[in-house]
Amino acid sequence: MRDPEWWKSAVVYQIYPRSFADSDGDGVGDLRGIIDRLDHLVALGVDVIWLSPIYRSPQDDNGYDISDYEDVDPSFGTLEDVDALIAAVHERGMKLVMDLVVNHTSDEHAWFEESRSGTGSRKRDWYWWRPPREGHEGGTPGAEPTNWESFFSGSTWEWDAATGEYYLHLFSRKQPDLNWENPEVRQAVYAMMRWWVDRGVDGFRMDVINLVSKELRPDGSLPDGVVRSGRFGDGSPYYTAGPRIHEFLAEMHAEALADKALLTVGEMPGVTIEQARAFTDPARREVNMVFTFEHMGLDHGPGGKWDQRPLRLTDLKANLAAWQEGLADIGWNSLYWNNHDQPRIVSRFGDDSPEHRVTSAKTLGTVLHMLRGTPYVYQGEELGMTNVDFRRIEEFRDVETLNHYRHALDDGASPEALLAGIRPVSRDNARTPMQWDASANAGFTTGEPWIAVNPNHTEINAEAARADAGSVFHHYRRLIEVRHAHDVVVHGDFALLLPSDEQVFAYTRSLGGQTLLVVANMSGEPADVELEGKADLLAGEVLLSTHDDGAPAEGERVRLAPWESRVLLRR
Ligand code: TEU
Repeated sequence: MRDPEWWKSAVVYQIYPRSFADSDGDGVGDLRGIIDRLDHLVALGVDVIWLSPIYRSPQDDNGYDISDYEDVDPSFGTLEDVDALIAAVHERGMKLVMDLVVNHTSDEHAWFEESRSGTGSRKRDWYWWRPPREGHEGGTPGAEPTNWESFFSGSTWEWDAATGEYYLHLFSRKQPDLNWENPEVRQAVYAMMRWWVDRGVDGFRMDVINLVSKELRPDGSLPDGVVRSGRFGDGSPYYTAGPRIHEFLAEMHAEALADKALLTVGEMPGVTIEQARAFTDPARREVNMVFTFEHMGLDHGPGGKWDQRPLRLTDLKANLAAWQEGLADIGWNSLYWNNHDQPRIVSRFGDDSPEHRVTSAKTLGTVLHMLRGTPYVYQGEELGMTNVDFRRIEEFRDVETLNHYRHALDDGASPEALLAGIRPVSRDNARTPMQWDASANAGFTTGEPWIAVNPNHTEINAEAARADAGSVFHHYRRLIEVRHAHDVVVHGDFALLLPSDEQVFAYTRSLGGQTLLVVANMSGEPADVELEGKADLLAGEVLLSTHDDGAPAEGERVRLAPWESRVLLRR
């Protein structure tokens, strides 16, 4: 029986199948393409692959809208291809984690088609159907059962004239929410999870799993949210970590996960440290870790994600330290800078200019991977891939981005201003094809890619990075080696240094008699660092650094070059 906590010393690599590798020239990545490129992951040294959804789907939200959980979308391949991938991953000593998207299905899923077939349908209560607001005519503005705003702009309710009721969708209208109050729904989900576990998968990344329990009034209605601006209210207090969320997650664990030593990570918008302690407490048997969004909101202005503001390093350090300390005695952290929903970190928190792209990408990797928790590497992060500079709205593909653009335009915003807000933060920045080499379409496809390749692939690509010992790729490979070689990186106690310094990020990890020091200059200017009482740590063994020619430390002081970082060990 494998160690039930194997994932504490593991590093996970996220693959976004549409954009990873296309084996049949249709311009969309697929499973055979992933199999062809597994040796890239072996060379990087990762332990686990998290596969974003490959299930049958109309692809309204690129697979996060599933129409059949037990089948593969033809654009990605077949069930046989999945079995071949699982075998190929296991043969290479890695594990495979699937994406579990069960807060909602596609509106083309058989369950929903039956549910919308009539108010008397046996599956009507598998989703959230409600009549129009009293005194309002269905389908007219204001008639929605609640005033909640969708994550993807507009109302969370879609009018169904055929049955005279609205259905709830927190995301796109083609993603109706499942009603987890109904035990039949939950049992159907658990059966599907067991089906995949029996097929050999090693765990689940659970999509917006803290949204499945909604807060109902005694009469079964759902409350309006507070209106801060515009037409809609904030419904999040009524569906985020709802009243039965722990009951549901414990039941899911008992029914589908218990005693199988699987990796489970819950994606949880709005989750707090206090809640995460409960969700990841091993004694409660719910999930191993959660994805928090707090650090991903530190550069959001009053206007939200589309209103990007400069990041303050002290805010970032304070937040990461709070999560390190908050889950030090119970639970476990996940660690990530990137995923398929976030812009590229080197362009966001680093510096993607030719002068600093490589060093800042390395240093961002260093400060994240030496923290306590399980690191996640998003495809292309190990190459230092950057945001893309799409000029026209027609170049974007993401439903969240396009909905925002359309709705804001309707509300009177100018296209130029909208595009200026969209470019640095759109999810499409993470979804341009993986850059394998400098050839046409970056070696991603021989066909027409579903989304444009970043033109900087001629310089930034896996072939060039693998051949260059000083590349971001080899730095990430060494970060993973250091984690695999040193228990202090996995289990060491965390302590933040220099909390109020806006230029330097420094902290220690301690285990037994060993102390690891991480010291990083997070700016494009040289930094003079003074670490009182830490001369012995500054003189420690260099496990990893970005600059072979770094200035020697002088007692408690050291000068770091722009974006320079060092990992030092005192045994
Ligand atoms: O994302 C949930 C989520 O919170 C994101 O929508 C996030 O708010 C937004 O992208 C930030 O810009 C998950 C999946 O990761 C995402 O890809 C899906 O679109 C979404 O759920 C619905 O399944």
